[in-house]
Amino acid sequence: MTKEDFLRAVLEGEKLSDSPVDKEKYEALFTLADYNLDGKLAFDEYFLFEVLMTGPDADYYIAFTLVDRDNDGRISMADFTRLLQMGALVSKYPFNLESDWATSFFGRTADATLDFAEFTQLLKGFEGEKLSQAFSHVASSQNGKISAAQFDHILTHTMSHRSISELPPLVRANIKKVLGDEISFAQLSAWTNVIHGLDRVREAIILASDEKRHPQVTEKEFLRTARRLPLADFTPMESAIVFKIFDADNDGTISLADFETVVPVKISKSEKAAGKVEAQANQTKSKSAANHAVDVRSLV
Ligand SMILES: [Ca+2]
Ligand SMILES: [Ca+2]
Repeated sequence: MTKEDFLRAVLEGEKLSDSPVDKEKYEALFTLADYNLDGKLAFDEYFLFEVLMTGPDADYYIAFTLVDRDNDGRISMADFTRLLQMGALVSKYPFNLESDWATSFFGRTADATLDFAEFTQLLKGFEGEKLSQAFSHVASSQNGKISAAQFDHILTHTMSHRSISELPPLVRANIKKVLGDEISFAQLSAWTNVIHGLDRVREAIILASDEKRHPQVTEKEFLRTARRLPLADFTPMESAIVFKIFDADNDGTISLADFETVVPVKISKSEKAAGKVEAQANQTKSKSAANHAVDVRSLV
């Protein structure tokens, strides 16, 4: 199978857009599949590729291959710099490669390189670092705060497509209502922690309401329960943001129904017909696992 055959197979009839970015992405996919680098894909290579693609870390492998352009199996500062030049971020918010975060990966002299496992850790924190740098960039010229519109703009240009598409529309629409129009870094980080921990928010509401034997829980009850969840780390500020997001009638209590009004549980029609509440819960769980995966589209 040649590269062209491969592209045709991967695209399954979809048109390969003329943008160089798309071609680059699929060529990287081919390089990933072409283990012996002879420019052709043998069946065993394709089989391995399929196994790789269906594995839980497929996105990370693709990302690694895309970024490791010199193909030496390690990510250097030069490779990483190139990744930044591929993203839309570069034109909107400058990314400081000498930040403590970048330095902690590549060293003070920027000559350290990362293997695959280390690179996945870098990607995991990348979105947060982009967000934090963009905040500082905007806030530094205006008294350490940003407006709700600026916050939304930063989110759009630093979060991956996947994160953006999974952000419940009501959460995004209510940023100004929830955080006001002078957003501090503390609020930004509390808000993003809440968004990343929506499953834990749901869990805490269910648990608190079970213990209370009442569907409506107060902020104190929520925070007390949320802090008892293993490895959950809700702060009072985060708890307050949870209530600003979900307590639509402003009576000081929230319920699972309030939560699901903002974060609808996605279930298929057949499941709905069968009333599979269990399936619903599992789906939410697996979705949360998917949240941690890297969106390759955000890298190219
Ligand atoms: Ca490299
Ligand atoms: Ca309420």
